[in-house]
Amino acid sequence: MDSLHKGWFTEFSPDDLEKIKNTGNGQDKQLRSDGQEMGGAWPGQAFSLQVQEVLFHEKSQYQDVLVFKSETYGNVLVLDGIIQCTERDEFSYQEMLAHLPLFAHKDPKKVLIIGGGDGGILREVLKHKAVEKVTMCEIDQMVIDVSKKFLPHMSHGFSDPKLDLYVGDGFEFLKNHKNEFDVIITDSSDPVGPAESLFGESYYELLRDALNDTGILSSQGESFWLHLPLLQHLIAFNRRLFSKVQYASSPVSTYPSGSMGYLICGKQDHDLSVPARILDSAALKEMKLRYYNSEIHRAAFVLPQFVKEAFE
Ligand code: SPD
Repeated sequence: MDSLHKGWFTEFSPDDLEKIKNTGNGQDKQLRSDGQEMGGAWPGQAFSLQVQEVLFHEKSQYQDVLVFKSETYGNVLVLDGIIQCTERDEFSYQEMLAHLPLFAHKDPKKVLIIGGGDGGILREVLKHKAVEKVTMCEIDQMVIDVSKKFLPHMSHGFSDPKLDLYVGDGFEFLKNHKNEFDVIITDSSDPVGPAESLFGESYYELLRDALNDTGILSSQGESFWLHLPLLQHLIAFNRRLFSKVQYASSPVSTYPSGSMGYLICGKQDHDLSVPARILDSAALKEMKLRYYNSEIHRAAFVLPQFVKEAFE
C-alpha cells in the first residue's frame, strides 16, 4: 500500500511506511538528533484525509513534494509523505510558532526564518509593524513555487519588500551570521531526512550565536504525546546554551496526535510566557489573528504534569 490509495491520503509514520512497502526495516527512518535514534515518528498509527484531486506531485532535489485538494481541509502540502499544512488548520501552528517569540520580545526588528517555504510564518511575521527586515532561508525552491501556486493565502508575503529570500541550507547560512537577529524562527519538517540537522546541538549553537543579546528563538517542537525522548534531549542541551528554555503547545488537528509543540529559548533570563505587548480586540482584528491572543500566549506554556516532570 502507498500513501495515496483509493481516493485517500494516509500519513504513515515513515518507519512504518518503509516496512509496509517492503523497502527496508524502518531503521533508517527513525527520528534522529545528534546521531542518536529517538524512536519512530508515530509508529502504529496513521491519519487519513480524503482526496478530491491531486494538484501536484513531483520529486525535488531534496524530497517528495505533493499538493492535493482535500474533501474537507482545503489544499494540503505534503513533504516526504508528511503533512506540513492544510488550509483549514494551518493558522494554529503558524500563528503560535511566529507570535510566541515575537510578542515575548519587546521590539523585534530583524527576524530570520529558517525553512518555512510555504510562507505561512512569513505572513505572520510581516503582521508586526516593528519588524523592519525578514530574512528567510529555505532549502527547497520547489516548496516555495508550489506554495505560491496552491497556497496563496499563506504565501502572499513572498512579494513583500521587507523580505530577503535565500534558497539554501539553513545550517550553512547561520555560519556566516553572528549577533544579528532579534528573533529566529525554525519552521522545519520532522528530523527524518533533510531536517535532521536542524534538531542537533550544533544547530542550536549557531542559532544562539546568530541572535543578538536580547534574542529569542522558536522552533517546531513536535508533540509531547509522541516525542518525549527527543524533546528531553533538545531541552537538556538548550539549557546549557540559553538563559531561558520554555515549551508551549497548541492543538493542530492534522498533525500527528493533534498537538504541536513550540520550543522557545531566550538569551536573557526573563519569562517568555509573558507577552511584552498585550493585544486589544482592535489589534487582534487588524492583525487578522485567528488563534493567537494574549491569553493564549500565557496558557500555551502551561504543561500537563507528566510533561512537566519529563522536562525537569
Ligand atoms: N509533523 C509535521 C510537522 C511539520 C512542521 N512544519 C510545518 C511547516 C508549515 N509551515
